Amino acid sequence: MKFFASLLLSGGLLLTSAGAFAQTAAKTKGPATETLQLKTSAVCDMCKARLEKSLAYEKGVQQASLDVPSKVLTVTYRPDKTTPEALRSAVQKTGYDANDQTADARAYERLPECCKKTNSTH
Ligand SMILES: [Cu+2]
Repeated sequence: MKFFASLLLSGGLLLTSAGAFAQTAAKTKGPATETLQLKTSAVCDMCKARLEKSLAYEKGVQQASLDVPSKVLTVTYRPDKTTPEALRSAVQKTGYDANDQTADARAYERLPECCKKTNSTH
């Protein structure tokens, strides 16, 4: 009988933790997010760090990650907080081209020599 009771108890605990898990999963999913991919003029890991940091400070951005070989920046964002246009402009203001849009000239000038697009990927 004691055994049976403890079996019931652990079964109850299991159910409770399963319920808590489902709740956490729903929570981390959060509000709807969208993903935007931008082709940039980044050339190296410094560019990657610079762009990812810059985007991380943008309103509504949840995650930004640059793939150096393909120069593609993938941004996960909240469409209720920002727009693809704002994100593209953030990339330009960091000194990089975003898709067919040219980098902000002043920001580009401030980039270290090795990060300018005249340099090939290294
Ligand atoms: Cu660079």
